[in-house]
Amino acid sequence: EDSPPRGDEDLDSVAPSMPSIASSRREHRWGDTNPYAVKKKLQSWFQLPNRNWELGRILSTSGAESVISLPNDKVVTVKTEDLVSANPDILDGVDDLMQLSYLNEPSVLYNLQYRYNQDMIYTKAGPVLVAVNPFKRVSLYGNEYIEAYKRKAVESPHVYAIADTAIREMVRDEVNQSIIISGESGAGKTETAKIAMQYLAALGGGSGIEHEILKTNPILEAFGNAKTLRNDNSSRFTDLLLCLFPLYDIVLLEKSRVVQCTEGERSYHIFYQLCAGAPPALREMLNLKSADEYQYLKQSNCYSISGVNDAEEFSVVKEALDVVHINKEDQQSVFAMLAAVLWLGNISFSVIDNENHVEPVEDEGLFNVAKLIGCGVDELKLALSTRNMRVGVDSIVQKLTLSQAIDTRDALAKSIYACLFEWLVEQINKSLAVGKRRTGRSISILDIYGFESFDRNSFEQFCINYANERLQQHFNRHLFKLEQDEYIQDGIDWTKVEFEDNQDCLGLFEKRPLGLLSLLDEESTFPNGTDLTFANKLKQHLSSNSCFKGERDKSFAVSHYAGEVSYDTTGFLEKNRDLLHLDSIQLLSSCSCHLPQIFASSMLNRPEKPLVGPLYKTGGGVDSQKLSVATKFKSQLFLLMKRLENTTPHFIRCIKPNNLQSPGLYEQGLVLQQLRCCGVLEVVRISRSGFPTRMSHQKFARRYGFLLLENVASQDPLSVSVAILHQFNILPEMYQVGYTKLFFRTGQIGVLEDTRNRTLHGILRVQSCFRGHQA
Ligand code: AD9
Ligand code: MG
Repeated sequence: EDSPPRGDEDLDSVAPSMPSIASSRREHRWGDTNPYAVKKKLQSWFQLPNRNWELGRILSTSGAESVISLPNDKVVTVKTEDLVSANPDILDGVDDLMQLSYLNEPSVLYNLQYRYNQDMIYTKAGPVLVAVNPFKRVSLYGNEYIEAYKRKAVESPHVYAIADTAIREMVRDEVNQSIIISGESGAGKTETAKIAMQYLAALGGGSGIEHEILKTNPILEAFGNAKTLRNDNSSRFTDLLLCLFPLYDIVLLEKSRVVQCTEGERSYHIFYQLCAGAPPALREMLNLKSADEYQYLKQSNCYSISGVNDAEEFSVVKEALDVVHINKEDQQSVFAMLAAVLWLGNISFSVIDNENHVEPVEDEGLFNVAKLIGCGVDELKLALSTRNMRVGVDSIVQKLTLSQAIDTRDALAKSIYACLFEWLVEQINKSLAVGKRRTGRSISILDIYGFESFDRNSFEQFCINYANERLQQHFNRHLFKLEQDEYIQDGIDWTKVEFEDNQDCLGLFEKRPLGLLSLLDEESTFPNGTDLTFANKLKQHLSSNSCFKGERDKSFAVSHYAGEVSYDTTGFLEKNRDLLHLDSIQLLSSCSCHLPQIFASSMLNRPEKPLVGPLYKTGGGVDSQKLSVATKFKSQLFLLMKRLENTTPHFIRCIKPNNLQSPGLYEQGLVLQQLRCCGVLEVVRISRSGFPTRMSHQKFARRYGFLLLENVASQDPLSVSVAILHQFNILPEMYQVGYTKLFFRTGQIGVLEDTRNRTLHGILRVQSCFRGHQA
C-alpha cells in the first residue's frame, strides 16, 4: 500500500477515448466521494482553506477520517467524505473532459490547468470547446495548422476543428451553422471569432468573403472597442458575423463611453488613434490637439495601452477604410466628425441670468465644433442652450440650466458618434455585399459581449447581462432540454439529467407588465419618473421574485446564471429614453458638413425614430412612438435568437484564467466560477451518458447504404440502417434506435464517415482511371 500511486491498476477502469457504458456505470457504483474509490486510488483532491484544490496522497483511512500527505510534505487528518477522487496519472491532460474517469470540479480544473501550462489552451468538454485565454502568442495558428486541420491530420481540440465541423455539417446536412462564442469580458471571444474566421477564410468556399470580412475588422475594432478595466481591447457592441451572407449585425453600442468613462479605462480606440496618427495636413484641418487636451479623453486619465501604438493603428484603420471603398473625401468627413465630438466635450458654459440659465462660452471649442459640423456659431449656441417645447399648438423656447445644457451637449456628441458607427457598418455591409448573391448556406459567428459584473453596474451591464441570459438559455435548451426531449420523444431508454434552468431570471426581465424591462419602459414615459422612482417601483413589484433583490437607495440586484450582480439605477431612465432634442436633430440635419446623409440615413429615415410630429409631448413627456433603447435591444435580441434557432450551433466557451491579463497565471477560483456558470460539467455529464449524434433512418440508409456488402432483402430504411450497424460492428451500447432516428454516442459516426469518404475516393479514382483508359 506504500508504493506511490501510479494509477496503472486503474487502467481497466479508464474510459477509453470513447466513453463506455462500463465507465459510467462504475461511476454510479463508486460515487466521487466513495471511500472505497478513494482508498483504491490513493490519490485524492483535498480543498485547502483558501479553497484551492491540492492533490494529496492518502496514507491511511480509518472510518470517517483519512490521513493524507500534501505536496509540501505536510500530513493532515481530514474527513474522508471531504476527499474527492483524483484521476489516474495516465489521464493527465486528456483532450476531452469526457474521457475523465472521475468527473468532478477539481479534476476538471486540474486537467485544464495541466494543458494550459503546456500552451494547450483548447479542450473539449463533450460538444463544447473550452478555450482558456493564454494572454500571449501561442503557436497554434497559421497556414500549417489550417492545412493540418483541413486534412484532419491533427485531432487536438481547436477553433479550427470547430470551424471545420461547421463547414462539413453545413454541406452534409444542408443546414445553416452558427459558432456561438461566449465568456466573460476579456476571456478571448473576439480573438476566437477572428481565428474561426481565419479558417473559414482559408477554406471559405472560394468566395473570399471571409478575407474581406477580416480586412474590415480594424474598422469595427477602432470604432467599437475600448480599453476597459477587464480588457484592453473590449468590444462595446455585439456583433454577428454572417459569412457567406455578408452581413454584420450590430445590436447595441455603448454610447455613454463617448462622453464618460471610468478611471483607467479609455474611450473608443479611434479617438486616440486619430490624435496620435493624423498627418499634419489633417491635423491642421481639424485643428487637432493631442489626446490629453480633450475633456472627454482626459477624464479617465488613461491615454495609452501597453504594447499598442495608436499612430500605427491609425494607418491600419485608414487602409481598412480604403478596402471597404470609403473614399478619401468621406474618410475626411469621418475624421471631422470625430474631431467634432472631441471638441464638443471642450465646450463649457457660463451663467447668464439669475435663474441659472447658461450659454456656451465662445471659445475654441465652440468655434471648432461649428466649423467641423458646418453650422453657424449662433445656431450651435442656441441648440446647446435652449429647448423648443410645444404646448398645444404653440411652441415655446425654454432656456437650459447648466446640467441640462451639459446633457444636451453630451447627447449630441453621443449621437454623432453612434450615427457614424452605424454608417460605417452600413458601408462595410454594402462593400461586402457587392457582387455577391445572398444565396446558399451560411455560417454565423456570434461574438456577443460577455457577462459583466463591475463594482458599479449601469444600464449597459443590465442590457449585456440580459442578452447573456438569453444566450445561456439557447445553450441550455440546445444541450440539455431539447436533447433530452428528443430522446424521450423518439422513445429511447433514457434517465433524465437535471440542469440549471435560467427561465426564472429571464422571466424577471421579460414579464409583462411586471418585469424589469416593462417597468423601465413605463417609468421612462412618465414625465416625472426618476431613477429613484424607478428603483422603488422595482422593489415594490418584484421583491417576491427569487432572482430579484432590492438594495439600498437606487440599487437592486439580480441573480444571474453567472452570479449576482448589483445594478445602480443612476442614469437608467435617461439612457433608456436616449433623447436627442429636436433642436439638436434639426441642427445636425441642416448642417453643411459632408455627412448629413449619415444623420439622414441613421436617424431621420428610421421607422423606429419617427420625426413626423413632435418628439415631446406637452410637459416634456416622451413621445410614445419612439421606442426605448431597452425595447429595441430586446427585439433585436429576439431576432438574433430566432435566426440562431434555425442553425446548428457549435459552442465555444472562453475562459479568463486571471484578471490581470497576464500569461501563465491560472487562478483556480476564477476559472471554477466560470466553468460553473456555463455548466461545463453538466454538459460533459450529459454527453457522456447521452447520444449527441443522430440521423434519421432514411438519411442514414441513404448515406451509408452503398457501403453494404450484402444486399438487404427489404429496402426499408430501418432495415438498411440496422444492417449497416451490424456490418460495421457498432456496439449495441454505442447507439439507440428511435422511432424516427438513430442516436449515437460521440465519435461513432466518425468511423462510418471515414469509410464512406475512403470508399467514395476510391470510386472516384477508379472512375478517372477508367476514363483515362478509354481516352
Ligand atoms: V470583451 O467581452 O469584448 O471585453 P473578449 O472579446 O472576450 O472581451 P478578447 O478576444 O478581446 O476578449 O481577448 C482579450 C485579450 O486576450 C486579447 O486582446 C489578447 O491579448 C488575449 N487573447 C485572447 N485570446 C487569445 C489567443 N487565442 N491567443 C493569444 C489571446 N492571445
Ligand atoms: Mg470582444
